[in-house]
Amino acid sequence: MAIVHAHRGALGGVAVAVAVAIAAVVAGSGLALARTPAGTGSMIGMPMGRPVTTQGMSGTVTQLHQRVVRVTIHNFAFGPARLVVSPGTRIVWTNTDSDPHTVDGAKGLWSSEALDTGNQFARVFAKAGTFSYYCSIHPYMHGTIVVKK
Ligand SMILES: [Cu+2]
Repeated sequence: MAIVHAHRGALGGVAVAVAVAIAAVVAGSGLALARTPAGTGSMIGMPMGRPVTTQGMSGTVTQLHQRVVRVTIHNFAFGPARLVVSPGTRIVWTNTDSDPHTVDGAKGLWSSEALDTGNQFARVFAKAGTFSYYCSIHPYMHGTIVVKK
């Protein structure tokens, strides 16, 4: 099943924080490109007790030994854009934009249907390797899943 309904994950909270930060920077300049933070949900869905989570300077997020790791699609970008996980991790992408997006693996490795607002796509990454993906509707949207043994 490609699309399931579930609550927003932890990365939704990160996206909100980023949106708030951007809004603060551009406030008063008339360049309020970020969507209103209030419209992106709250921190209620924040899961607790994730054993290994680090965020590097480059924006790479490492989440080893997790069953499920979430990627949020927000403001026409995958967040985190580069994610390092262990083999067997289920990655769940959630579209929080009002525009539809897809999650398609490079070289046709996999593809999703168009995800409407709040819809999800999930894939288990069983093997080690570097898997880049993109949105077929907006091909400039790129992400990478690194599966590390
Ligand atoms: Cu898109």
